[in-house]
Amino acid sequence: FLKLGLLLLIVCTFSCKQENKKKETATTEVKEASSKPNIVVIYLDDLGYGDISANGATEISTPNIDKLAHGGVRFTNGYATSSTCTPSRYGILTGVYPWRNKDAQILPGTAPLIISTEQTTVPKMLKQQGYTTGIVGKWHLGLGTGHVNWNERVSPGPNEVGFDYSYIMAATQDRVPTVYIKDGHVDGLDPNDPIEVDYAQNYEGQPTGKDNPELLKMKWHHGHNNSIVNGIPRIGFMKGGETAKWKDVDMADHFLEKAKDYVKNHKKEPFFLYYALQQPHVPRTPHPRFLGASGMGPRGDVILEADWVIGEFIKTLEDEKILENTLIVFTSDNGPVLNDGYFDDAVEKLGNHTPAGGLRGGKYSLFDAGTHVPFITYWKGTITPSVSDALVCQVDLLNSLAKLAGSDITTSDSEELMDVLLGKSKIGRTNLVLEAGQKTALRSGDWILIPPYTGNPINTQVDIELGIADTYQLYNLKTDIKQETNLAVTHAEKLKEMIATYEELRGE
Ligand code: NG6
Ligand code: CA
Repeated sequence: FLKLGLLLLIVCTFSCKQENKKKETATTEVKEASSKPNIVVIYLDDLGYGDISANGATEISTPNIDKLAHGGVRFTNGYATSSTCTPSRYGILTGVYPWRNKDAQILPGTAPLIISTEQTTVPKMLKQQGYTTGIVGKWHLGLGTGHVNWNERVSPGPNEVGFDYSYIMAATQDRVPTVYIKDGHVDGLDPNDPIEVDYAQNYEGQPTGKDNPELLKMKWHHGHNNSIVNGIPRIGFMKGGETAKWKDVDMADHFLEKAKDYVKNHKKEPFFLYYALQQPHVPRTPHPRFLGASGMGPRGDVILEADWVIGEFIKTLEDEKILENTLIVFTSDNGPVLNDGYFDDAVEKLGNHTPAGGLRGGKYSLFDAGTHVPFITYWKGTITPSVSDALVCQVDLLNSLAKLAGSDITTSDSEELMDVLLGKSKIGRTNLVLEAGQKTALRSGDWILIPPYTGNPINTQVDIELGIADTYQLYNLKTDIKQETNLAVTHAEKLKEMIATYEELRGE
């Protein structure tokens, strides 16, 4: 197998070289190569289906995201692969269901890379098709192979799994190290002030959220009581690296600048940009320009901030005259959560806003709101605006973008749905396996099957129903979007059919 692969690679590299030679002389072919569309994935963190006005929110207005929704395809049945971050990011980048990889679970900032450097990824596939590839924003897929020395080049990481350029935060905004990493190097690090990171124990003499509440600008509710950075207590302990530490309130602007620069620097080549915003994940730290803007507290404010950022980013594509040659996919890594570990008024000031848009559950949940997220495709001049009820999932980007870019690379979990993503077809997936904390459920047509699981049915800290019960749950989303009526007993035939499909897909 390996030998065959190597042979193919050699043949491929050789023929690509030949191709390039031909292109140097034939201008028409050069034009063809550069007319490949740019591809941008705008990935939000914990944004719920109902958090954007395009999906019906009335208490918050997201005009820039709405512009994408109303000018593109707005999917009403778009899914992340998981109800948490790491697994969803694994799914969207590799085209493989995250439940196949036991390491695809919320990772600490010191975790090793969970994507194999041998594995197919969206950026790798696109690179082979002549794309230049970049990531700006949240990574959270692990770095290195075990013990990371943050004072040397950190690898393997995004650059080793397909990204030519990377400007990332390692894990989450609430986890150390609270620094940006550019192509493997901590940005702005003073070599005389090395960084140390540990998730097990604190460094002598360093204050913590637990022991030094007097130093806190934001109070922790659960977890989040280790090292303090910018007055915010984090998960994990960190020492040193003062000059490299990010300023939370500037993070959105900072990533935006990097994303804009990326576009400007690569506008002449076909590029793939994976732009992974940090909002509205905790800690919610709107820039002062947005403080109080939503009347809903910081969670609402950072959604408005994200919407503004997206508007600025699109303006850049427009100014650089490449908006009509760029496919944008907008979605979120998992569903919404209010109190995710800090006291930040998300619950208190929610008012009538419904982050999940009426779906049951939320982040961490096997109920629908965990994975059923905003999903929009936009390509000015190519996509005719529409609303699509087709079932689509982020794991499908691999095969679909391969089709668009002319690659024959596929993975078996991914489905080629390019026509659906472009609004030309309304026939999406039939079946989709969804995941929450390595437990899985099946969506098949309008139906959802959740197998019996043991465990607490509610995460009381975040106040979210997890979808866990000791019997089978069967819901019909068409008639019961809130998943209130379990039809497992009354619809025995359907249940049997769903169990059979589920077991087949899970390989059980
Ligand atoms: C949880 C954190 C939560 C958030 C989540 C990851 C605690 C108590 N809770 O463990 O605050 O960081 O991990 O979110 O530590 S995700 O969107 O990146 O998956
Ligand atoms: Ca998330």
